[in-house]
Amino acid sequence: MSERLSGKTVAQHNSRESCWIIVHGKVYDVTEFLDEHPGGSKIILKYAGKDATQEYDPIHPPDAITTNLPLEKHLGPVDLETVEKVVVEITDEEKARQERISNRPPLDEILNLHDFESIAKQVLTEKAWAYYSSAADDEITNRENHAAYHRIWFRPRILRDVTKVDWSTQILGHKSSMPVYISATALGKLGHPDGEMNLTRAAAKYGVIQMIPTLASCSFDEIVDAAQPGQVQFFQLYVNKDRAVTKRLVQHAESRGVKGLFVTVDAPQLGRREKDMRMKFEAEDPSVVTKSGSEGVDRSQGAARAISSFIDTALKWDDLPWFKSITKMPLILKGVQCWEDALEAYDVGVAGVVLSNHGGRQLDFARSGIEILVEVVAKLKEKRGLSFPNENFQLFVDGGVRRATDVLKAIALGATAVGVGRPFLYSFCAYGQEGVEKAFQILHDEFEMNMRLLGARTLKDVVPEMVDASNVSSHIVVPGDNLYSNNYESMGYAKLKEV
Ligand code: PPY
Repeated sequence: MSERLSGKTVAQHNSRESCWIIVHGKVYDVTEFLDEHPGGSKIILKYAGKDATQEYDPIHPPDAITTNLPLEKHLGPVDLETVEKVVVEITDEEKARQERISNRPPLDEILNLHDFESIAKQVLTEKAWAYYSSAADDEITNRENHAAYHRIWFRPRILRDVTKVDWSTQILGHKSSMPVYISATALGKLGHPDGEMNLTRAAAKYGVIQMIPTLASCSFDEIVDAAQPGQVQFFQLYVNKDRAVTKRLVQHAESRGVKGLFVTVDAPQLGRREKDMRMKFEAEDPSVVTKSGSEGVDRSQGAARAISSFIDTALKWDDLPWFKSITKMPLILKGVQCWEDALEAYDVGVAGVVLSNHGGRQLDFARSGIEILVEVVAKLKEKRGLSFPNENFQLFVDGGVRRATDVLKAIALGATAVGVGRPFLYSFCAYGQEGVEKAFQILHDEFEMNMRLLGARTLKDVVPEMVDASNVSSHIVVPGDNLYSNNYESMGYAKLKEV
């Protein structure tokens, strides 16, 4: 057995010249990694010579450090008894947050998915809330995603025996208790110590399919290990410039039983999420001006942008046969935004597309998935004679979904299922696994009631004639531009003479 290093030895390496840190009882020499750390060197230097586990855990998958540092920098175990405990100063702000956590309402007072968002906003750290809730530029698309559902109205049918209603379905040939799957969202441990595993465990109980994110904070294997035998999971892929890494990830996912590969195609560069950027900036020492270019990673760009440099900006249609050659998993393109690309996807023979704008986090003024669905269904019918839902080419939609009625509108218009991201994320940030279970239960209750009120016994009865979507692509009413309006000073009115 290798000898344990003492805390005293580690503590001597506490500078930029020689920087050792302890993570999970092991010592790492990160001196040469300091300037490559996507989160910046400052945060590592804060823990130079010390135990960084508490800071490391919420953000990184457990194997991030071991896979990123060359073996010769793994210095071996430390005798933890000899390591000075890191006392994390509890700020007044943090105390107030803890108080808010204790004051959360009981779960039975949570009535809808909006409630989770409201609680999450109050109990998350500012940084986590900024990262999760942020969206691109003026966040117009982010708000439009939900608003678009308001332009679709129901045409319910009556006098059908709706004693028994069933909204279960099949997604890529796999049973799902509802036409909803958990869409990928990154960095789950920013909001709860169990991160994405909260979703896995709740999904097992409710028969819902989870899409595992490339950038989860739990490791991929932890998330797969947390699943029950037979539980279906998909994998969301950010394509790495290093195709060997991509191939390894994809084939590992397949070998672990993942049933579908959702390749993200709307993020060659991450959008500017200014809430996230501002938070990062404020957290840093304001006297340090960060610059981009020569130093590589521009650290002023927020948590997401900092870790996105691995994404392949050169990804193109011609690469798709390569994906098909390395896996038998069905391939789905996530982030298709017009009928022309949906048609091309169909022609190259992928299994489906997700009509999505990445939760409004990429191109601002991109249209909502539900609006794109309407044109995709019409054009694929016209040009390829397809009808939807279609087993051989499945259409998914995500963004802005908060109610079963939103989902049912998408189903009526031809979607196979709908992805829900932030609401499930917020439900575990607010209440852990139980929160996610409650979110599923809420959707269950909403589906039951709304299927009855629509006059639909199964999803097959939820047909295009059940909705009026004639205004879906009308953009005459745009969502309010909050940033602009808050800064704008009204001209005021003519006033009466003072009396
Ligand atoms: C997002 O934040 O929208 C993501 O998709 C996750 C992410 C996080 C960090 C880098 C790239 C993508």
